Amino acid sequence: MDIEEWEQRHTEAFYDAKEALPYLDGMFVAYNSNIDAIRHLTEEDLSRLVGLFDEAEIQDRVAVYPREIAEPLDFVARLLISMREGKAAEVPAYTAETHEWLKEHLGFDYARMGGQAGIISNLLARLGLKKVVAYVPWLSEEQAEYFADSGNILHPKVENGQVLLKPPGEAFKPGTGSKVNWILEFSKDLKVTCAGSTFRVPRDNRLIISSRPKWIRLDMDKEIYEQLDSLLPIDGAMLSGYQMIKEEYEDGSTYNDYVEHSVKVIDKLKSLNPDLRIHVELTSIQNRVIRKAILTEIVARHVHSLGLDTVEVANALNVLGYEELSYSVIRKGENGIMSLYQGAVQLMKDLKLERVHVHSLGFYICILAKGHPLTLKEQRDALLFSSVLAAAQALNGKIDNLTEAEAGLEVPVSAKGIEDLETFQLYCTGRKLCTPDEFEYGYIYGPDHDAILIPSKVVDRPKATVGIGDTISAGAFAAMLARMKQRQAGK
Ligand code: 8BR
Repeated sequence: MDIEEWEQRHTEAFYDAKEALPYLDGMFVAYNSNIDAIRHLTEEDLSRLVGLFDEAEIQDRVAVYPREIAEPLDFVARLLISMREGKAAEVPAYTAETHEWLKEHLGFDYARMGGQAGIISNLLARLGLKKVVAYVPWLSEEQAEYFADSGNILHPKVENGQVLLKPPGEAFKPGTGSKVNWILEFSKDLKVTCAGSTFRVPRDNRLIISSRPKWIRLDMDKEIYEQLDSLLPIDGAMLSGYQMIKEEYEDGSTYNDYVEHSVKVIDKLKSLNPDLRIHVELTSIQNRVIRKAILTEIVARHVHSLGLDTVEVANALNVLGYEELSYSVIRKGENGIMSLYQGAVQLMKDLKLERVHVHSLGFYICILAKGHPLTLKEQRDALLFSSVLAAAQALNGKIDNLTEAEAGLEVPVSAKGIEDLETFQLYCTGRKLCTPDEFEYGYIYGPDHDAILIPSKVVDRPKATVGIGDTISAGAFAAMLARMKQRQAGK
């Protein structure tokens, strides 16, 4: 594979997508957003925190190994455990008191938008889409401040029984609490003393206190559901956050209720605009019952497109009964990329999807059902556009607009990605799944599906990696829809 050619293709695809994006009328993005509060801890912070408690009590609590943060002592205990072990950990907090206590006794260095729908809304708005309709069922006043101030993000708001689209700052629900995840970072060698013993942190790491307020429901307000046409015109919907659905709720409702409501929203969106495309962005879902329900009941047959990373491909295959293939994807060995390809094809077939987009470090794979709406070159270029965005995001930790995203063009295509694809090419041509010529362009015309495989741009020392997966999926999906609209306009 010629790396120079792939650089050139990236550049052309980026500028083509830039021309196509204005053809989009709008995108709907729901459901999950939160605030990430980040604090880098110093030795002074630590001795101050420890000083707030009886050190013997801290030690006792460390021995208990709390699985949730119910009170501040649990927090200090889990922090000491994380620091001692140097392991990343995520511990849930079910009440807002933890957030208030941390704000008062520690504070954060900076805060940013978190959650897939929050990140995707801001990205699409900054790419200059005419209209991004965001919907977060728990939009608080504080949360609303984290949406991009670009003027093109609107959020439905019920006023006198009528649904209006307003900037998030005017659409929040008064009295709603905020979902704040605390990310507490600490560096190697930090000295920690508690109850007469001292240790040093073995490696850089972080503790995440993830906020899971009990009142959070992944659902849509009844009035908004009933007047969903007030969101139009929109060309597509990007839905995420289903992992927040719980098996059972205190009020007796179960995941089945929320799955049913979610499907109704999807069906209604499609009935309002039959050309509308729906994408679900997956993330890791610990609970297997929920993971399976999301895949087989929400995604299967209802949505067109699925975005996920390699670990999620393995997890999805696992609950769908393809255990061997799942392990082979995870092991990544010699056959890793082949298994990944086969796994993605299996997902497309089992879940009756039009498109499955898998992103990995150095290459992306997109499996397409026969009859998808663009040429393979156009589908490929949508992925190349997203690779430039991912590079810009990794390089600068943010993308403020399309002009800034051009910085991604300077990032080289991953040599490792090219190497992985060359391994795959041998496999494919050996099995006569494709000809070497076809593969040079990054497409495969299969018997029952088509596929795109591109090497992607990878930043050597990324400024941040948070949100890159969401950026890739959103960028490619938006570019694909934009090209569809551009074609309809006869261009
Ligand atoms: P998830 O967060 O969903 O796992 O997605 C992360 C994606 O970010 C990876 O699939 C990879 O494509 C991309 N990525 C990472 Br991680 N580091 C990157 C880097 N330094 N440059 C470009 N892309 C990167």
